[in-house]
Amino acid sequence: MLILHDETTLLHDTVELLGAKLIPAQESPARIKAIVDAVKHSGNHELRTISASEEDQKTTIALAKANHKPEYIEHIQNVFSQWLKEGLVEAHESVLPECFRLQNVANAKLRPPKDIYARAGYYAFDMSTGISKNSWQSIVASANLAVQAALLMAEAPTNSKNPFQQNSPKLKSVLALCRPPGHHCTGSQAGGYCYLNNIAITITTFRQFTHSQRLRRPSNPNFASVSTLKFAILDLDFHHGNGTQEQFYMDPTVFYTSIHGQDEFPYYTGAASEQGPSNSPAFGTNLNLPLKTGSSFEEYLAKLHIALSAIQQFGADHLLVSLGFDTFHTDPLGKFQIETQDYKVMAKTVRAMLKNLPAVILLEGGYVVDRLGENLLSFLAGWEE
Ligand code: Q9C
Ligand code: ZN
Repeated sequence: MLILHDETTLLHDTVELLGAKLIPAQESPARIKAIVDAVKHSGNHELRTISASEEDQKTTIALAKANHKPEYIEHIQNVFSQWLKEGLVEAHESVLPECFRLQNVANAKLRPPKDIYARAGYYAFDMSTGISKNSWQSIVASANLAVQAALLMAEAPTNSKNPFQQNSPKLKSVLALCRPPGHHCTGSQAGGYCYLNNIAITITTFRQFTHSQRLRRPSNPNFASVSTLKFAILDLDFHHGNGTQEQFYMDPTVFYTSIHGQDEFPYYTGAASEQGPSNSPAFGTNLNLPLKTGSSFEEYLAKLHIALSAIQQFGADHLLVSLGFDTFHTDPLGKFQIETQDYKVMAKTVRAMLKNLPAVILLEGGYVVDRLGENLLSFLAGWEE
């Protein structure tokens, strides 16, 4: 497997409120270090360490604006330095919200508050999403990994400035070691360790790329097919990807399916009844498969078969996988009974049922740091590429 990594993703280092305690965030730089070490030691995979150029960063931010409000992006980018300048935070500390956005207030205009503390709560929905001095750099590097993964898969033209794209044969799958993850944040609120939706940015990249290809090369033989690209998102993180669901809920060209802990974080979404807007072409393009606390891998596999059959029926051009290892039996934030060898079966099952579907796999959660490496290697062994 081709694995994309960027060391800048290691800079983001923050705190979270868990229960009554303010603790170092469980979504830590050590997670990626552990995975990179394991991949290097295995010798079985091509680890490609990249670094986003200034132009890449600009492109990534422009692409992110298709999925997030510009004022939200600007907030995430600038809030730490604003708090630092005002003496509200020290260089080693993090911005954390203390008062959240009110919902459904009769006759009240929903607008960013003037108060600098309150603004942090306007653009977040929980306290697991702190912003440290270098968070923004990691957030952009993480999203850029998703962008680069899409560009690689979209088979860029040989005159591309991107050296990885030159004369490369069409890839079948790529894994991006995104950090921070992306599937929980909404268009204007960070949450669940997520700031930019990396999956949504991947899809925007595919669409933009094929669109600009079409403009540049109207004789492109794929003209007809590229103009109607369909995407399937398989969310394997323990938690429901509320942000991803929301981004594509109205979109009939994107199928979202998720297997996740029932009644778990993010608590308000993930029910099987969320199937897409009724009486619209997008109805039926959202499939939630919640599983009870303590579910076994057999129960998980049954849901996975349902998810994969639905993807087969939908008939996507590209598969996007939100890959989380918080389904592991000892994960502090997960409650399934899944073990290391099960990830191999999980990946094998996906591949067996979606044979030739090109895939972009993005890392989401997984918090048992010293088992992350072997769990990922097990998954990749099952994926066989
Ligand atoms: N009482 C991801 O796995 N805190 N995010 C949960 C439980 C947030 C998980 C609190 C968990 C976020 C990407
Ligand atoms: Zn998760």
